[in-house]
Amino acid sequence: MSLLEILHYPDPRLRTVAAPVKIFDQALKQFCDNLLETMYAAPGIGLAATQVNVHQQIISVDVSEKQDSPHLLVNPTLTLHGAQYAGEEGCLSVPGIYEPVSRAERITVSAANPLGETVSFEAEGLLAICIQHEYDHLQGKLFVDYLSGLKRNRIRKKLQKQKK
Ligand code: GNR
Ligand code: NI
Repeated sequence: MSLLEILHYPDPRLRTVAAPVKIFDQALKQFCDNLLETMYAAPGIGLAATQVNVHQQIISVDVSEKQDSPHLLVNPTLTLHGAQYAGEEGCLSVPGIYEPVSRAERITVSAANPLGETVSFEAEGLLAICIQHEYDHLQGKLFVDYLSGLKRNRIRKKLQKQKK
């Protein structure tokens, strides 16, 4: 296994729209393991392939405290349910920034696992928030896009100043 480099906002590669995975082979399984390991090492509760500059529809999520409940979701589709609910979000690609974002409080997820088998489940709470956040990454979207232009510009300038 190996750790992957995480891109930081405003890197334009974070805006790439991911393509569906068509081939479920050993290379995909290997990448999924690396994505999960990179997420745990960060540490984060989710990571999208887009963030490590791989533009395929793959996300890893684990919101458990013991980091023992991983979900690896390939080609996910979401159905949103329930009310909108604002929770504080952060992002490994936008380090040090935390802002409330309004999301659906419940979702139904359909996806493939790394073996190509169909999985489908309902999620709520932090898991639902995290999967919506990761799904956005696959569309080239970041949580800062939900903030005002003024806030987003401040964040962009702050992160540009930090990097050398
Ligand atoms: O580690 C993460 N924490 C988090 C907290 C609230 C809402 C979303 C997230 S996802 C984030 C990791 C990340 O950037 N995934 O794309
Ligand atoms: Ni993120």
